[in-house]
Amino acid sequence: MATLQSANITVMVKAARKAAGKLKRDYGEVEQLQVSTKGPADFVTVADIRTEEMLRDSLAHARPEYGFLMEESGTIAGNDPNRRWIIDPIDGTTNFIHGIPYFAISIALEENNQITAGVIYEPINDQMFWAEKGNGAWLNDRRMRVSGRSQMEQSIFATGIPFLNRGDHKQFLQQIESVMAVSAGIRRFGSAALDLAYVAAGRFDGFWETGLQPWDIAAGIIMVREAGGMVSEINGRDGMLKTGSVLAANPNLYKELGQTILNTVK
Ligand code: 2AM
Ligand code: CA
Repeated sequence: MATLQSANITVMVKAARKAAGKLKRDYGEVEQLQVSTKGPADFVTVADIRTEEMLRDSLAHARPEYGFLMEESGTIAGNDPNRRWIIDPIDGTTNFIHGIPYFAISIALEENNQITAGVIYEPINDQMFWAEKGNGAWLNDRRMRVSGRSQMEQSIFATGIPFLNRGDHKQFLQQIESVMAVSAGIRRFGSAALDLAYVAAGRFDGFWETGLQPWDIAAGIIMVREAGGMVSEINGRDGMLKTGSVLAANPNLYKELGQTILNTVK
């Protein structure tokens, strides 16, 4: 069953596809750069900034009044104070640098402080995840639904490891120990945006991470909700974009996953 995309989703999908063309070529070059002594880091920074500029150009052209919140260039106020795009040009940058194809462009639309639409595009596999308030969550032209699993021991959970000793590694190790003990497995792939899209698609049964930025998760949050899943901070509150704490799962497992993680917090 296909649905008609709204005008805003069409704008977001088009912007993501256009920026992804160049990004895919950049990714091909990164794979070559792995062998150079300087490494690909500077090159990737340029690719990141250029992708963001392309997204910004497309979106500003289509919706000149809207503002922006972007990973690389920060906040730009729009003439319309109630609408802005929240953009991550490459979520999973470390994967991109290492030639691992698990990264995505993430675009969310925030209206009156609520996320109303999200697009997460995985360029290498050409997977366009999108969702809109009241209009469901979709992978390309197929409706997405969170998984129906209800047994922890049959379920797979994604997470993210606090990077570079920022964040509490000890607490995180306790969390994965607890989840490991009762689940079919844990995955750590390195893109919060894609992890959330995969929860929406029913591939992962849940996901949790802390220390995230609004652009990592804004699009993914609406995607999971529109796919029938539940999302909050790990403590159950609703301030994910402010605190960077996220717990997402299908409704059968949300509470148990949250309790399993929380019970480990001393
Ligand atoms: P990024 O690839 O856009 O940086 C994975 O755990 C998540 O954390 C990703 O969404 C990743 O987004 C983010 N991340 C990884 N390293 C980071 C850093 N040094 N600062 C902020 N966010 C980071
Ligand atoms: Ca990111």
